[in-house]
Amino acid sequence: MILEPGLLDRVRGAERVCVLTGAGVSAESGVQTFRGSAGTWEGHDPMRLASQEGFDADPELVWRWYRWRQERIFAAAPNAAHMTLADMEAHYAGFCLVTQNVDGLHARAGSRSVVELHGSIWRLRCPADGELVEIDRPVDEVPPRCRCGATMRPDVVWFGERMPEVPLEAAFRAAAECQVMFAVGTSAIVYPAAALPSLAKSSGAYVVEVNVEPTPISAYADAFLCGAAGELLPAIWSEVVLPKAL
Ligand code: BJW
Repeated sequence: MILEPGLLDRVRGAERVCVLTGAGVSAESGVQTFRGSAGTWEGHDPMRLASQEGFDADPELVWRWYRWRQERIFAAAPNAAHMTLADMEAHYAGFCLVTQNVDGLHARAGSRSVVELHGSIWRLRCPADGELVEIDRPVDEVPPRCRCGATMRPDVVWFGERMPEVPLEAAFRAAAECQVMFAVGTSAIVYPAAALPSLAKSSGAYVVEVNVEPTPISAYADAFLCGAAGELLPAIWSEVVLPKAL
């Protein structure tokens, strides 16, 4: 693997690292991405599946999609990219892993502190009384009901919805303060998450993108590493830590 000059020094020398992940980091675990020809939205209107309006119009359709995803994720295991990011956490004094993913695979790989910007597919929320219910397997009933009788929704962030304040602030702070920012497996078109790498760049960070294809980040990234996250992240990380182990 040929790396940009300076990349290893920047990654080795950093004290504060921020990582933004998207659906591509879970692709090698068999969890579908959203966009592109192999994406879960191919042939579907995202607003019917991932907005409050879509849910109000047809909660059963939305829940069938979420249960299908829960089943895929339940059967999946973290891949080498998730594992490498969990290893990286222990290495840095300041490490912030921000994910747009709702699948929980970072935690299952051993990452202890994960900022989940778009919520979790493993939590349900009652729109009537606000009750939150954690689950560890796909829902039995579609649509699931709260004890109060109302239809529960997945506790995720849909289009047009505000991100929860605490994770959003943590993500923006980490992006503004990091010395190296990794953007891994995201198409970088959904805001506000897509603004994090450019914020890091404008605050002086070295930006490394890992993706199988270029995205809007590629235009300003200091290093664009084209390939699968599950192959590239372990390869870079072994280069970073190897000299220290010798
Ligand atoms: C690999 C790989 C491998 C594959 N290795 N790589 C500013 C400008 C323009 C628009 C807006 C703006 N601000 C807000 C908006 C509107 C909207 C938005 O951004 N729209 C854009 C689409 C234009 N944003 C919102 O509505 C957000 N809310 C908001 O801003 O509220 C403001 C507000 C304020 C006050 C009051 C009220 C509101 C909310 C966005 C919520 C997004 N939700 C979803 C679904 C819900 C969760 C779920 O069920 O999972 O989140 S949409 C979907 O997209 C999901 C993802 O997290 C998100 C990002 O997708 P991601 O992860 O990048 O996946 P893909 O599929 O797009 O890309 C995969 C990538 O992986 C590709 O690049 C592949 O090449 C790559 N890849 N294999 C490495 N092996």
